[in-house]
Amino acid sequence: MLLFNHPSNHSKVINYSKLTLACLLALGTLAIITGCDKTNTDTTATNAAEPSIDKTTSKDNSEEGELPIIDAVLTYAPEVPPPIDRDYSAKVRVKMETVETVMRLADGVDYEFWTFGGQVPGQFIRIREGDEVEFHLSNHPDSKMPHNIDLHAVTGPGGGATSSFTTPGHTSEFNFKALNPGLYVYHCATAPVGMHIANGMYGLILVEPKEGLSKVDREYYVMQGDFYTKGSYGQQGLQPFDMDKAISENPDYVLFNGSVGALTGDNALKANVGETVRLFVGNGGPNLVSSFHVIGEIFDKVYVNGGTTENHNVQTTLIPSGGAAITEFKTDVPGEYILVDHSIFRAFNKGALGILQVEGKENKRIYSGKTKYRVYLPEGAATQSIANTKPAPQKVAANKQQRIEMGKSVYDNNCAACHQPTGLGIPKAFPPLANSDYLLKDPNRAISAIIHGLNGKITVNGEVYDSVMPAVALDDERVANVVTYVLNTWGNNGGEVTPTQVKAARK
Ligand code: HEC
Ligand SMILES: [Cu+2]
Repeated sequence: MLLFNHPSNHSKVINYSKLTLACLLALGTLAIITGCDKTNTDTTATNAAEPSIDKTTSKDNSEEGELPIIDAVLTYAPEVPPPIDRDYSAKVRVKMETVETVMRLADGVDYEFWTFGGQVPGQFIRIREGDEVEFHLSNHPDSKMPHNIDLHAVTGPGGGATSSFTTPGHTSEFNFKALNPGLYVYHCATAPVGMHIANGMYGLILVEPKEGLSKVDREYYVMQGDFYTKGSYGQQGLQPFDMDKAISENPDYVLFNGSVGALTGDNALKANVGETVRLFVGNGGPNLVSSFHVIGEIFDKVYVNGGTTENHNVQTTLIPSGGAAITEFKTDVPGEYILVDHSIFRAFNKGALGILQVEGKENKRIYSGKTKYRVYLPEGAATQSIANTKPAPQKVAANKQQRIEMGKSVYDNNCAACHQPTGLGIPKAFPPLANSDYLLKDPNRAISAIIHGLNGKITVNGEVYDSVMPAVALDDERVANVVTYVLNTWGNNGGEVTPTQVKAARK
């Protein structure tokens, strides 16, 4: 695109009159908005002569009769406004504010986000097919940039971008009619467009079909975006935007709802067994296409690309940059279901990870959990024909030294893939077990991590991890052995864990 040389101009022109600035920036966006003249007219009209917009409005209405006026309910992710229970069209007033604000990107990492409504993603808008929307876009007086909005639900040039172009401390108004039902992305389209989107300026607008959507128990709003920072993932402090990484499409963060952990730990989505869940999932980009997947669930229904086509029984659905999908499923068994971009390094190394916590009764016929665990000997038949004996009873460690030795193979087979054979882990992904202050403070934590799994924020040697360790299915003896091995390896300070201790921890 031809727009990327503009950010350097911004700081220089910022002191000129608002109108000159508007015009200069509009020129930069010629590819998106139609021209400078029109922008000027719009801006002036909004500032000085608001009634002229009312006139247009009443003219529209005289064609189709007066519509009742309703103020839109806007919600922040992951909440979704309530379903529409009207069976008639309305004039829906939407008031949004663009705000530039420093917020948490990850623990210890701040970022200056540009937002609709002060958060990323922007507020969810829910209207009905056939509604007329009166859109008010205000740009907070403290903003440094002008902003606008391009709603993909709009039929009309720029999706509203030209008409909504707004300098700091101003409000624009424009109207549109929602002709097509579907789930649509909205975003800022002010030059440099990529930078406004990369900084968080996107959200979703749902145009419910006239007949409405089917009733479900839970609805959630999830939106993916990619972020580009000067420092690499997790580097502390206030991180500036990195244009080079953005152009080469090499993000440091790929996130659901604007920050690492926005949907994990206390922020996890919730549902009960037997409920139907609908996820409105958008992708703001600016660059990446999402392979959206929920680990352990199958989407019973997907409205492909947020449109009318229903697909059924889907594992992973593509969500293009600037696109959306509606996914629906019924929860059948309790547990943690992990939302990921299945371009999987993004999930485990760049933050694109969320959790849906489902509570309720087990159903062992749908999902049993591990029912058996036994030694597998591919050459077993041959062995038997020679020895012709029953498999030897499982060896039990007779003393601490044996426990350590036996624990090593348990470790190599069950832990090393993540925590590494060296016990040093992988920075930002898997915490170290060597000299881990977290573990050494209380070895029971290791027992618990193995038998119950571990997720949420923990700090290990000053580094924060906010990831997921799945429970490892091992019997009491093996858990005792592996923890004892860990405690006595890599310079750790010793100790022994017994199967009795493990058994007690299972309760
Ligand atoms: C699939 C990858 C994976 C496997 C396999 C795994 N872990 Fe973990 N483990 C993690 C992650 C990720 C965390 C951090 C969880 C969090 O952020 O809350 C963790 C945390 C821990 C912790 C607490 C943090 C620390 O560094 O002290 C211990 C102890 C631990 N694991 C031990 C084990 C042992 C022992 C095994 C093998 C029986 C094992 N893990 C297998 C991924 C794994
Ligand atoms: Cu903007």
